[in-house]
Amino acid sequence: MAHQALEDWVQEVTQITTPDSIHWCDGSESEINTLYELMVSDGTLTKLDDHKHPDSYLARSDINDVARVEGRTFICFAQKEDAGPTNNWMEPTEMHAVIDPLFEECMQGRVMYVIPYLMGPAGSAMSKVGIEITDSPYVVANMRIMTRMGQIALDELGEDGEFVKGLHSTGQLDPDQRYISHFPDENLIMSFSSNYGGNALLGKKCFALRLASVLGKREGWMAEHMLILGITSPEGKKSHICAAFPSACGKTNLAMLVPPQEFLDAGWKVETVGDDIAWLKFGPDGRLYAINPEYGFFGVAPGTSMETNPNALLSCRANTLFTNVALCPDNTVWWEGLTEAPPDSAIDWKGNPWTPESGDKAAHPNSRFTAPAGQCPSISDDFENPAGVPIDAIIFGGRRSTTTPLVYESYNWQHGTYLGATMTSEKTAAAAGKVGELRHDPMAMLPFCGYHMADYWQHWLDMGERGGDNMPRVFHVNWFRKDSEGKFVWPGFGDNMHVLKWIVERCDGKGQVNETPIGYLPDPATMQIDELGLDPNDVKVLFSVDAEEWQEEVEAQTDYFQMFGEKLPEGIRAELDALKSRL
Ligand code: OXD
Ligand code: MN
Repeated sequence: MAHQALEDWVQEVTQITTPDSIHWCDGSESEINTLYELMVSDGTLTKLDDHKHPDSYLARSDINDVARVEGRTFICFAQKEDAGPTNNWMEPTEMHAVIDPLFEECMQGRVMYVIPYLMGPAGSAMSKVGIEITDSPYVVANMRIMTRMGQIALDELGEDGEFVKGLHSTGQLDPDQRYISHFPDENLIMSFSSNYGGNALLGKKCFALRLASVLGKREGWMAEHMLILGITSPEGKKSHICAAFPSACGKTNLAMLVPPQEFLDAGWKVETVGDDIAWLKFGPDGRLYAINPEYGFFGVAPGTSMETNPNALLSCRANTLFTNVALCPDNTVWWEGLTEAPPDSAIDWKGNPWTPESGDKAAHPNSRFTAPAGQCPSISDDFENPAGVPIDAIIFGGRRSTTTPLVYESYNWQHGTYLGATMTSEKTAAAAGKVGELRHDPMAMLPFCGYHMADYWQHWLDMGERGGDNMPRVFHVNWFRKDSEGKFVWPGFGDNMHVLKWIVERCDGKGQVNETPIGYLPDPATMQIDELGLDPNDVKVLFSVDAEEWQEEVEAQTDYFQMFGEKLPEGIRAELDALKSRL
C-alpha cells in the first residue's frame, strides 16, 4: 500500500515544478549505473581509471558553488525569538513568498527524482526517514552514498510513518537565488540554486542537524555535529567517544585515527562509527547511546594522504564521487597534500590546465570525496547496530593558535556544557567567508543548531539533569596550538592517540591530573610522550594555562554571552562566574 501523504506531496510538487518525468529512486545498482552514464555523457562527470579507482567519478561544481552558504541559510519559525541571535530568520509565510515562486516550473525539461532515504541503521528506534525531491542526478548519486536510500527507507516508512520533506532544485545556480530554508514546524527543507553537499544533500546538515536538533529538543534526545569512535584498550575494555569540532578541523582524521605502532603493539585499537554527525539518546540502562545517521563520508580531500589518514584514503579508492579535486593525465585524482610531489600536470578544479608552477591550487581547498562508510578499513561492527554505542566521553575542540592547552577535562557535565558553549575556532574553507578569523562556534553547532542557541544549551543542561552520574565525561582538546614562529607544536594525527588514551583512562577513574582554573589538565610527565621529542618549551605551552591569555578569553566569553541576554541559562551564567573567580 502506498503512503498517501507522500503520494500527495509528490503530486503537489510535480504540479508546481512541472518536470518532464518523475523517477522514484530505488537505490539499485542498475539505477545508479544509468545515472552515471547519463552524467558522463552530458559532461557532469568524468569517469576515473577503472583499475585505480573502480566505479568512481569526478565532478566539478560551478565555481561559485563550492561551500555552505551560511548567509543564505534560514530558520523559519513563526517567532524570531525561536531561531535566536545566531541564525538567519524569516517568518515562514514571508520565506514561502520568496522561495515558492522560484520552484514554479523550475524542473521543466528535467527529470524529478524522488529519493526516499533512511537516517540511521534499519530497525533502530533512533532512525528517521526523509524524502528528498531533486532535479539533480549529482545529488541523487551523492545521497545514494551518504544515506540508506530507496526501498529500505520506504519499508521503514510504511503506510503512515512520519518523514521530513526536502525539496531541492539546482535552479540556474544563481547565487542571488540561493536559499537554504528550514521550516521546523512543517518538517520541511527547501533548497534552491546550489548543488554543494551541505546545501543540497538535505539528509546531512539540513535534516540530521538543523531539523533533528529541534526534534531532539522536543523529544528528549540530541543531534550533534560529532564524530563517534570506539577505543579498545590492551585489557580489552571498549570505550566510545563523541567529538565535536568545527568543519574542516580534522574530525574525519580523528574518527579514523591509526594509533602509532607502539600503541598497536601494546594492543590498542581504534574503530570508526561516524565522522560527522551523532544522534544521542538515553538507553534502557540510563546511559547515552549514539548512532551515526549517515551511511557515507563527505570528507575534505586536501591534506588527506597515506600519512595523515590512510583509512580515509582507502575508503575513497572505489565507488567514490570526487568533487572539485584535480584530474591527472592518467585519469586519477590529486589534491594538495595527497603526495609530497605534485603531478607534472593536471586539470585543476575549474577544468583548466594546471602545472605546479602555476601557483594556483589544483584542488579547491574545500574539495570533497563522497565515499561509502562501509569501505573504511576501521569501520566498527557497531556502525549498523540499531542500539547505537554507549558514550563514555565527549570531546570539544577548536583550531586555536594560542590560549587553549592540548587537552583538559571539565569538572562535571554543567562545566562541560560550558566548555562546549564557549568553543572558538579559526575559520576554515568549509563555509564561505574569511579563513583564519576567530569565531565562536558553540559545540561546533553554530551553522547547524536549528533553534535558539541558548535554548539548545539549556537542553544540554536538562539532558545532564536527566542522565545524572551516567552522563559522559566532557573534555576539550586543541591540536592546533602554535609557537611564536607560527609553527604547530603538537604533531597531531596518529599521535592524538596519546590524548585519547588519557581520556579513556580518566573515564576509568585513572590518569594523573593537575587542577587548574579552567579544568583538569594531564601531568605531561605521566603521558609517555617522551618519544615525540617535543621541545620542553612546547610541552609547557601544551600543558599549561596562561593567566593573562585566559583573562582575555573570559572577557571575550562575557562579551559573546551578551547577545543571549536573559535567555542565557542559569547554569552557563554560574559557570562563567565560577571561572572568573577561579582565574
Ligand atoms: C561538513 C561541514 O561538510 O561541516 O561536514 O561543512
Ligand atoms: Mn561537518
